[in-house]
Order: sequence, then structure tokens, then C-alpha cells
Amino acid sequence: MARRQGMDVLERSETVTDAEMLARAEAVRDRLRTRRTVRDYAPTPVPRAVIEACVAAAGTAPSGANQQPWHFEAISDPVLKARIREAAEEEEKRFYGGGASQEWLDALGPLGTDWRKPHLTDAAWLIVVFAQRYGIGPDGARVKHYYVPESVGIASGMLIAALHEAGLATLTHTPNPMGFLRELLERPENEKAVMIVACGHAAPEAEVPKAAKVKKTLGEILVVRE
Ligand code: IYR
Repeated sequence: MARRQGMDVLERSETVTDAEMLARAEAVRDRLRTRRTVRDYAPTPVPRAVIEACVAAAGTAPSGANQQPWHFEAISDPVLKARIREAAEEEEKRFYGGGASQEWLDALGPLGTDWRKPHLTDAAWLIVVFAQRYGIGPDGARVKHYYVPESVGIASGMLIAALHEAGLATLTHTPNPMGFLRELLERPENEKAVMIVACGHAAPEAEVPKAAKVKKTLGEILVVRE
């Protein structure tokens, strides 16, 4: 059969029975259910190769026109982590000290967060996720990127899932505003930091908010029409 130009035949390594499929889907669900957002970290180092494999997993994400509009910075350098923490806490002091609406602060109440961000220095690694709002062509011209927030969101979700699967605790941190990250890490103008994923070993007595364990039931999030 003639192949369309530029196309490969899908490589399929296995066929899966319905029963096996269900067992696997339930196993993934059960593993992901054990993920908690962790704010207390042990100083135990994590090998760089683990972080590289997890970022490589994130880099397989689907993206608009396969433009892969993301960039990751993985930081274990204690000096740089301290600078990020300092800048983030400055933003957070503003946020918690009057910048955020009362409605927003009330929504955060059950999580027990405040301006202090010890995880930014205590976690073994900080992975800063950047979105490339547009690309730069070989001639320096702007290349339009499509579905950037969606693409970067998918890649970030895959990153968190991979880190969790590797056995690491994670925390997504979104300082507001995040302009300081682009400056500190000397990233180009077309990139915008969207989140910091802190990851490492959880501290032995790490505390997690009871309220964050409650997830909507399947009945609340899914309507099946068959
Ligand atoms: N960036 C702040 C506030 C914050 C906002 C949301 I939405 C959260 O789910 C959690 C925190 C902070 O990191 O404390």
C-alpha cells in the first residue's frame, strides 16, 4: 500500500486485552491518587539523571503543531535556589500582605499557605517551566506558536506524573508575578516562566493539608454518554 509522504506506520509493541487495559488504567489511577503536594522536604540529594529522565518524559507531550513551546531549567545549585526563594518570597509578601483579594486568600485558607517558601531552598531540585510565547526562526524572525498554554500545561502535568512515578515529592509553585525568573535565569524575551516544580524527598514528618486530599468524585467530574 502506498504511504502518504512524510508518514510512518505506527509502531505497536503489543496488543492489550480489555481486562489488562482496565487493570493498567486502575493501577495508574491508584498511583496518581497517592500524589500529594508537599511543602516539607528532606535535604537528601536526587541524582541529576532522574530529573533528566522526567523532563525527557515531559518533552514527549503533544503540542500545537508539534512546536514544543517549552523550556525547562533544572536547578540544584544552592546559591541559585536561595536567590529564587528570596525573590519569590518578596512577591509572596506583597501577595499575602494586601495584593491578593480577600476572596483569593479565603480560597487558600484551607491549604495553610503563607509567604514563606522554604521548599524553594529545601527541595533537591527546582524545575522552572517556561512557555515560549513565540519561536525564533533561523533568521531571527518571530515564529507564531499555537496553543501554548495548553501545550505547556500538558507537558507540566506529564512532568509531575513522571516525578511522582519516580518516587519524588513535588510542589507546583506559581509566584505572582514571575518576571524575576526570566531575568535570574537569563532567558530570552519570548519565554515566560509559568511555574516552578519543586521536587525531592519529603521530610520524614512532612505535613499535608487534610483539605487538599479531598478530590471531586468521578460522578462530579464525568458525564458518560453512550
Ligand atoms: N503563589 C502563592 C499563592 C497560591 C496560589 C494558589 I491559586 C495556590 O493553589 C497556592 C498558593 C503561594 O505560592 O503561596
